[in-house]
Amino acid sequence: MPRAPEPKTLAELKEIVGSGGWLDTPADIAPLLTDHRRLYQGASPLVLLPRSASEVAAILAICNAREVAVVPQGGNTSYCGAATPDASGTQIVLAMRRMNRVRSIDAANYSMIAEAGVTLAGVQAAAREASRLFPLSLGSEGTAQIGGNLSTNAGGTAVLRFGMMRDLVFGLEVVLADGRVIPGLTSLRKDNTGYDIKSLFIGAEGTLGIITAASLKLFALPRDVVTALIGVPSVQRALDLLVRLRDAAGDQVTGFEIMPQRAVELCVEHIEGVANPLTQQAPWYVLAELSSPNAGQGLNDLLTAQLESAAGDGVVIDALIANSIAQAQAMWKLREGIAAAQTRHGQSLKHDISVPTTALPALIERGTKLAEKLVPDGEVISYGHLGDGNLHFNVSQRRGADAKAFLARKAVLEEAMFDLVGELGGSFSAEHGIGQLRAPQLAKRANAAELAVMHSIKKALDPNGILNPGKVLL
Ligand code: 2HG
Ligand code: ZN
Repeated sequence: MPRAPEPKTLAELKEIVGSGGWLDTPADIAPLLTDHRRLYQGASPLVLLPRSASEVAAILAICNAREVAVVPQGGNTSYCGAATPDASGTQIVLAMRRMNRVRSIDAANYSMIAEAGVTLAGVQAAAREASRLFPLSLGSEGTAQIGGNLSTNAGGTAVLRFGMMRDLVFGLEVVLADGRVIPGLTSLRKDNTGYDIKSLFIGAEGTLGIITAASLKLFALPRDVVTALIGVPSVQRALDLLVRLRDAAGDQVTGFEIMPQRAVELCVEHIEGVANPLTQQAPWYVLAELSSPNAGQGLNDLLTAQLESAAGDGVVIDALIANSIAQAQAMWKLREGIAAAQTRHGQSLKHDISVPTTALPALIERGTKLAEKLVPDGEVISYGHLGDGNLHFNVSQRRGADAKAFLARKAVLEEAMFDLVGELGGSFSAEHGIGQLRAPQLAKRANAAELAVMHSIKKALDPNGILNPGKVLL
């Protein structure tokens, strides 16, 4: 059980990082003590800003010996309170933002070594400068850091083609709870030397070790890209369209997002400069992207032909293919602005869930019925990464509804939704992680044998329980 740090410990920790390497005034540390969604308010006596793996190692060696809890934090964009300390005021925050160097890029090997505190946008830009693509892409990429993306196994809009963060890693540099360092920054596509240790730390949300740097996989830059906004009559038709496009273009289908009419309306209402460019209204909209590193792939013609034949078969109501990069960006803004639009609109109850794509129509239909029954003051805004079977099944507070009464329905809706997801063979946590928000659900719903293995791993790697306590495992 971690304890409150003594003044002597705080002084020693400050000494490790030196001047400019720590914060402790209430004003300075306030932004790090609450989460992006403002669900949690934490407290902390000290924020440390290490600059190297050896500083992190020295910090953890002391904290482990004195049984002081450490909460790692990247860009602080977690949807599950994964990076927020608890309210006890005893946990040290380890903010990774000064570990922000891209250490090296090997373009010929399609690899890059980046420190944990580089933003995702920074990693993407460094890859682009070397004529390479780092494909992970998500709304908060300007703020979110690669260490946090790794620790939460982030997803986003390119998973359909390139996989989640876990699939984009060759190796990791990790500091263990007792201060030992695993210097695993290999850039090998083939490496079968024993257990795959690095995988343990991906998605572990800093509960097993602190990721300080990563060797990342790069890809060829896309040279032919086509983006379209497509109105469809139903979720089933959107899935039919996805199958048609994949049959015709294979792996060149690199994005396939879905949003209901109401999400589009909210985004147009709340986000400046966003408009719906389609002339005909549709109950659902798909944002599809096809891309290829081969410039002469003719993707525009391919997509045009597919959309025409799909329209002829009643699969598509209306569609617009972007005729400029600016128009494609505007389409992405319409999709990526939904989360912010929902926040501006009022409170929302969020469910980041996944099912096999074929079960999506049933999930939406049955989930909507549940929400209408259990949260009469809410309206369902379910959107997300259709190609991955990942829905953000969110329920927004209706205008004028009482926020407190609306939020009081959270637990009952969650239970019903997660039961439904289980019945459909899905997951109650698709891409946002567990953090503190979903830790009780993991304890309740994980398979008993799997949960026991998770606890054994935690005990082996962090026997004193100092690493991000209260997150993932209870
Ligand atoms: C997205 O896909 C993000 O836009 C946020 O994952 C989802 O706000 C949400 O629920
Ligand atoms: Zn998402």
